[in-house]
Amino acid sequence: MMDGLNAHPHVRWNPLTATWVQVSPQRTERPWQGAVEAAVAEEVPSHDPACYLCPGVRRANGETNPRYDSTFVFDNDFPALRASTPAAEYGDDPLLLARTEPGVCRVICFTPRHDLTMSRLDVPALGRVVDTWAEQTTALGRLPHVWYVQIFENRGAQMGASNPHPHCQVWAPASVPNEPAREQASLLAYKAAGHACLLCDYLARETRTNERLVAANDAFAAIVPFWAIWPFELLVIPKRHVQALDALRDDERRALADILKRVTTRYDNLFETPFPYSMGFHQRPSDGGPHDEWHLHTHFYPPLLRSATVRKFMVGYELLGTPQRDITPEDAAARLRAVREEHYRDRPDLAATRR
Ligand code: H2U
Ligand code: ZN
Repeated sequence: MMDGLNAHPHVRWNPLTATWVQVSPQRTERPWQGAVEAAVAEEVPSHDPACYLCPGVRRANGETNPRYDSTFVFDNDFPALRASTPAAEYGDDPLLLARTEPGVCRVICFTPRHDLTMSRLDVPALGRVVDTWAEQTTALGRLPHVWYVQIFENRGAQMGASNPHPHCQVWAPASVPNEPAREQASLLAYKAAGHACLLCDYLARETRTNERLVAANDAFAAIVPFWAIWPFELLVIPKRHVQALDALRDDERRALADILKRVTTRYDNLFETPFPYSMGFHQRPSDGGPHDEWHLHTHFYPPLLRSATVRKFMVGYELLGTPQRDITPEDAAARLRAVREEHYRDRPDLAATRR
């Protein structure tokens, strides 16, 4: 049905966010004279006394981190949301609407090791990170003013991470943020049209063709979505119709750790560099409803385009018109499938065969 699609500039539909993406495969050959990223320093110590996330170090607010040996969660010292914010609505003019937004912001350190990344943590350690994400989903979701638990990781300076220490953030606001709210509307509309689940059905389509599948295990599949915007974007979908991180069974949590390690290793191996990205989970709101329309998933949005030094920017037509990509999702999936799942830093002897 899709034969010949990539021979022409075309648009693809994103059924999750109900938006289009422009795909222009013929542009991949254009010369690049734009910005070039600085190389990333790879030699990082396993403990850095100047790092505010390392065990035993004093943070900016004067508190000292415990000598933790697994994950470590603390309230963000510079939170974007505060639990103490009083509820208030402003303005009866529909063109000038505002309201206060109470909430909680936390930081989760994945490990005491300053030098590791998701790709280089072992699966049991990453499993403890998954457990912590699930615990935070439950604990924050229970707070009366919290309606959504948004977990995300900014990895690498290019994506705005403030520190190489492996960590993520949790923002738990009093309303559902834009992106999951859009997805929720699409998931609900799909169900209302008489289907079971948009992502269950999408996963079934992708498993039939395998064109965009990058990795899979018993419980999860990682796919470059048909409608991807970012060059090597990934969508990690649980095979079971499950609504949230805290609803995952133990075996599924281990499987999530396994697939996250495998896809982030593929990322790092692609250009043999620590691969920057923003990643995060979309799950049901924490308003107490069953939300059977929801299907938990993980988005990876990495900016690197054709090498460690050339990245994609969202500018011009993308900001003012429609997001656009040059390399096709099918190409990106093939390139991610072609690299190893053994981290390049663990196998210097393979250097010659990796390219
Ligand atoms: P990012 O790398 O994604 O920016 O996350 C780091 C967070 O850590 C950031 O939100 C917080 C910042 O506010 N932080 C503290 O809570 N305490 C500190 O001592 C420094 C940074
Ligand atoms: Zn550190």
